[in-house]
Amino acid sequence: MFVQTAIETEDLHHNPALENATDAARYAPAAGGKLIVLTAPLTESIDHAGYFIQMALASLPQWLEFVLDKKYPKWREVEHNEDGSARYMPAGVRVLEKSLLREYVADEVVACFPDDLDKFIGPNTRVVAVSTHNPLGVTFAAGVYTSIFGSSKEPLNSIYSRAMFDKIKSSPYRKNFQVVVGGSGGWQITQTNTFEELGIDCVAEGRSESADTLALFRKAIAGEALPREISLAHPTSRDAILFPDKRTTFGVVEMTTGCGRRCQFCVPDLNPQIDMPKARIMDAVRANVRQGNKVISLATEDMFIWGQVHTDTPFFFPNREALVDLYTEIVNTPGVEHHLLSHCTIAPFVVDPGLIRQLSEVLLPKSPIHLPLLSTHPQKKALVPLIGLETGSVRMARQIMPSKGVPFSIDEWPSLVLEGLRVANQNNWFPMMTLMVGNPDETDQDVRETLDLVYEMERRGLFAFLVPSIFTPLHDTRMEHQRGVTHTRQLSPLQWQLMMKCWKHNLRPGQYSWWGPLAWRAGSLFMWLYRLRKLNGPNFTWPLMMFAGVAPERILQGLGKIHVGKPLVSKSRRELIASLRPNYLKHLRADNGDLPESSGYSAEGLPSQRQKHFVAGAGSLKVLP
Ligand code: B12
Ligand code: SF4
Repeated sequence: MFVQTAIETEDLHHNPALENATDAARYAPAAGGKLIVLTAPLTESIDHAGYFIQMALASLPQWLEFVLDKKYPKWREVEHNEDGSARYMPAGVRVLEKSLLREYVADEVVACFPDDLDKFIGPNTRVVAVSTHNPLGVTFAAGVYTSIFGSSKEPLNSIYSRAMFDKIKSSPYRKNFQVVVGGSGGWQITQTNTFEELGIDCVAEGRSESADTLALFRKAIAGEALPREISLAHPTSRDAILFPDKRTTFGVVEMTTGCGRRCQFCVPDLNPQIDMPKARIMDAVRANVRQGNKVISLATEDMFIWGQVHTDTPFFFPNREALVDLYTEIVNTPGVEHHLLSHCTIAPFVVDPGLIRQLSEVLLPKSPIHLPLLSTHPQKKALVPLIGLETGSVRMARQIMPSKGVPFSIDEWPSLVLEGLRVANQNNWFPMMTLMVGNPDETDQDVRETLDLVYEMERRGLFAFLVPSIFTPLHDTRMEHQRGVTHTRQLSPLQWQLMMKCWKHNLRPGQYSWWGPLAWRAGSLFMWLYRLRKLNGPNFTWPLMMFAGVAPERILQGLGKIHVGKPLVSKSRRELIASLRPNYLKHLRADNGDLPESSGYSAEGLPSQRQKHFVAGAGSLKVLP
C-alpha cells in the first residue's frame, strides 16, 4: 500500500535548505527516498566481537576510543544488503520493522545504518524512526566509567548517537518528516529534555507490536503534530509478540519479557511476564542463520523462567527439561556456531545445580568465550551470563530487592550468592555480576558488608566479573523519584574502595603474564597523577592506591585507609534448602541431593516431577495427569 501523504513532495524542491546542501544531500535518493526510514546508533548496531565491545562503547569516553580501535580495528565496518540497507540491526528495530510491514509494503520501509541515511531519506520520507538502547549514556554502568576516566562525561555510545541525530536534523528534507524515538533508552531523551537539541518530535515508550504504534506512524505520515511523549501498550499474551524474520545484531531473539522478582529499581520487570513459544523462537533463530548470522543470543531478564511462566509450578523453580530441550535445539541448529547468554538470576543455581550441569554440557561447546586461567573445559570455554548482585548488605537488599532470591528469603542473600557462584564456577559459568553503589539511604555499613562479600568470594577462590555502577533512578521504576549519589566526586572512600576492589578482582583472569597486571597498575597510578586525582577528589586516592597495589591491603587497613572484608560464615546448599517453606520442597529435584531427610523424598524425584513432561517441539508445556 502506498500512503498518500499530506505534505506534497513538490514543497521540497523549494526547500531553501537544499541550496546550501552538501553534494550527498543535493542528490536525492533515486526513487525519492523511503516513506519510513528506521535506524539505530552505529555503536548499538554493530555485530562485531561479541557483546563486550558494545558494553565498552557504552562505558568508555571518547578519548579512549583508540583502545577499541587498536583491539578491534574493524569494529566500524558493517555489512549491507544489495540495496544499501543494513544486513543486521538491533532486535528492537527488526520488531518495529515487522510491525510496520503489517500496514506498509516492503518498498516503503527500510532499516539502515546511520552513515547510509542520505541514501534513503528523500522527498518521500515522512518518518525517521530511531531505536535506541542507551542514547545519552545516562544509565547505570555507563556514565560512571566515563566520569571516572574524565574529560568528557559522555560515553562513546552517546557521541555516536548524537552524531546520528545531527545527521537526521541537518537533512535537507527535515521539514517533511517527523523523528520518532523508541526503544529501552528513549526515556533518556525525555528525562534530559533534549528534544530540541537532538531534533526529536516524539519519544515512544513501549512495544511496537501495539496498535498505538501503527496509529502513531499513520499520524506522522499524515503530517499531523505528534505528542512529545506517548506510551505504547505491551502485549499481554505470547501470541501477540512479533518475531523478526530478518537478521538481528548478535542474533538477538526474544526469549521472555518481564521477570517477576519485583526489584524496586528494575524497568523490564514492569512488563508482563511472558515466555515465548519455542516454535517461534526457532523460526527467528533459523531466519538469522539463513541471513548469515553465526551467533544466537536469547534476550531475557532471567533465562530460567522460560518454560515455567503461568504453569502450576512457581516460576522460580526452573523447568529443567524445557530449558535443556530449547538450548539443545538452538545450538544444534545447522549454522549456529556460537551462542551467547544474556541475563539470569543466581537463585536457580542453588535450586537446581543439575540443570546448570546439563546446560553446561549443551552450551559450553558453542560459547565463543575462553577464560584459560579459570575454565576447566578442555578448550577453556566459559559461559558468562549477566546477573544482578547489587549489594552484599541484607538490610539494603531487603529494601530494594526483597524477592530477588526467591524461593529463598532475602535474609540469605550473601549465602545464596556464594553458594550460587560455587555451583556456577564448578560448571564453568563465570557470570558478569552488577553491583549498585550509592543507593539512596546506603550507609557505610552497607558498603562494608558488600566489601565483605567480595573479599569472601576471593577467599573462596570464586570468580565473577564484578561491574559496579552508580545508582541511577530509572524512569517508571518503583525508585524513580529517589536520589542516590549522582557524581563520582560524591562517592565516599568506602564506595570508591568497592568500585576499585571490584576492578582489582576482575584483573584475575587477565593475568596471563607477569607484566600485564603490573603495566595496568602502573598505568592507573600514572593516570591518577596526571588527571584522576583532580577529577575524582581526595576520596579516590587510597582506593586507587589499593588498586595499584602500592602496599599490601593489610597495611593500608592498618593505616585506616581501607576496609579489608571480614570472613563470612555462610549457609551450605543443604542449610539453605532447610530454610525453605515446607510447601516449596515438592518443587526441588531430588537428584541434586540435600533434601531434608524428614521430607521422605527419594532420588527418583517426587511424584509431581515424574508426571511432568515437556512436549518437545510443541512449544508448550503440559502437565500430564
Ligand atoms: C540484548 C541486550 C543487550 C546486548 C545487545 C544489545 C543490542 N544492541 O542489540 C548487549 C549485551 C550488547 C547490551 C548492552 C547494553 N545494555 Co542491554 N539489554 C539487552 C536486553 C537483554 C535485550 C534487548 C533486546 O534486544 N530486546 C528485544 C527487543 C525486541 O526489545 P526492545 O529493543 O526494547 O524493542 C521493543 C520496544 O522497545 C519497541 N521499540 C524499539 N525501538 C523502537 C523504536 C520506535 C520508534 C518505536 C515506536 C518502538 C521501538 O519495540 C520493540 C518490541 O516491540 C535488554 C533487556 C530487555 N529485555 O529488553 C537489556 C537492556 C536494554 N540493556 C540495558 C543496558 C543498561 C545496557 C548497557 C548500557 C549495559 C552496559 N553498561 O554495558 C549496554 C549498552 C550498549 C550500547 N551499545 O550502548 C538496559 C537498558 C536500561 C535503560 N536504557 O534504561 C536493559 C533494559 C537491561 C536492564 N535490565 O536494565 N544489551
Ligand atoms: S531479578 Fe533482575 S530482571 Fe528480575 S526484577 Fe530483579 S533486577 Fe529486574
